[in-house]
Amino acid sequence: MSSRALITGIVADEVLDSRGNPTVKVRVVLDDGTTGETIVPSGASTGEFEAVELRDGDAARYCGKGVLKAVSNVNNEIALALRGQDVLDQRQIDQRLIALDGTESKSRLGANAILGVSLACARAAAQSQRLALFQFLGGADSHVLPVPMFNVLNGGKHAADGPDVQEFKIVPLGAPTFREAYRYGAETYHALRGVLAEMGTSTNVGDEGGFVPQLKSNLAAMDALTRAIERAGYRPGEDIAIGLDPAASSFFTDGAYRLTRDRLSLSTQDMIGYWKSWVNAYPLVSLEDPLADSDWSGFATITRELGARVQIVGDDLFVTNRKFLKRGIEEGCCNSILIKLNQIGTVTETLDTAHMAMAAGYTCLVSHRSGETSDTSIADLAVALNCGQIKSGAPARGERVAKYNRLLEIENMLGAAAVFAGRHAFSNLRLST
Ligand code: 2PG
Ligand code: MG
Repeated sequence: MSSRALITGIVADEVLDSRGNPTVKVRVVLDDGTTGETIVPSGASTGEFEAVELRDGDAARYCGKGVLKAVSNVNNEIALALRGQDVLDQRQIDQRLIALDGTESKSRLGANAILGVSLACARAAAQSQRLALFQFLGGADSHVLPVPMFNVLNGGKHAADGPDVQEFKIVPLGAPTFREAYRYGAETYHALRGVLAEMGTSTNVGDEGGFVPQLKSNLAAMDALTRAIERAGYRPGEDIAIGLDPAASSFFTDGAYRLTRDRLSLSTQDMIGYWKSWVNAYPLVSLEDPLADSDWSGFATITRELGARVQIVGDDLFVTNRKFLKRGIEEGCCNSILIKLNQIGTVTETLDTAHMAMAAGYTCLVSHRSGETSDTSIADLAVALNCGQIKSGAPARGERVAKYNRLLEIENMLGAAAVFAGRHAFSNLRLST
């Protein structure tokens, strides 16, 4: 095996994601004959300061959502700039991409073009070294299998007519292995279908594979979830806890949190009180974006008031960007961060943000996007970081289970060295059970 592997070609294409929208696929070819391929995901409830996805805006194609410009940027400018570069030096590759783009938001070449190349390079590098992606990214110590957070009820921007809360997740933190956690999750998902059917509501699914019930209130969803956990034979809180992503920016308008299902219009303080009552009543371990991404002081307050009992995760607030995370650490906002590769746009910046968070005592939750593909890179990323948490939607639908199935593979590969994060993933909390 050579200690260098040079890029000989980079080719991109326009393909579709799980929502039927165009996205960028990239293939990197090396001088030793190996290749690396990836497909970039795409969000719907995006943070204001995410790296910019370049879309063509040509209404005649894909409702303006085509990505031919991003594809052409990869095939021409980027391919030319990276030809002959050593793919084993990921940091150097990513720095070149950032410099070539020249904007803070990656809007010139497009974060979809840049991430596609960055990640395809990582995959090619791993391949050329005969390593799994998690081993290439994380080194010899990568061995922790994350607790999966299965999004079994979809609402907000991922499901028309659903609850206001975007994601209700079951968190099988009491399972002994990842494989068992997966089984707990799938069994509870099926039990939930039965519970919802008995309640007379729809069991159609949303963007991330979770059911989309038409319930009278957001709280009714929590009750359905608890019943499903019990019906599947598990103990709420001990075997399976609950996580939420309200994605509150999506229902914050004109200075108020407007919960349509509950017919409520709340101030920041009242919104915090609302979540507090849920934390008191249910085994909640994770609460992501409970407030709008402009509400920094509200985030500091909720972290102070609830952060010892439930992890407060910054997604839209931090957008996987060290600049915003640094502010959060200084101001006491959140004790956990969501990690999404395409929010920041390169592999090394993603790793840097996660490492900065963990050094500050924050937990990291590696995440998919609501628009996904069969690409499984985030499964490897979670193991590479040893961070102990991942969310990839429901334990159903191809693009969601692809990541969980990859984790089964990794668990098998690691054999006796594999450790399931379990409750340790939440060791910064005072869990009541
Ligand atoms: C989120 C994500 C993923 P989207 O808000 O956490 O679930 O949604 O990809 O639409 O931003
Ligand atoms: Mg989110």
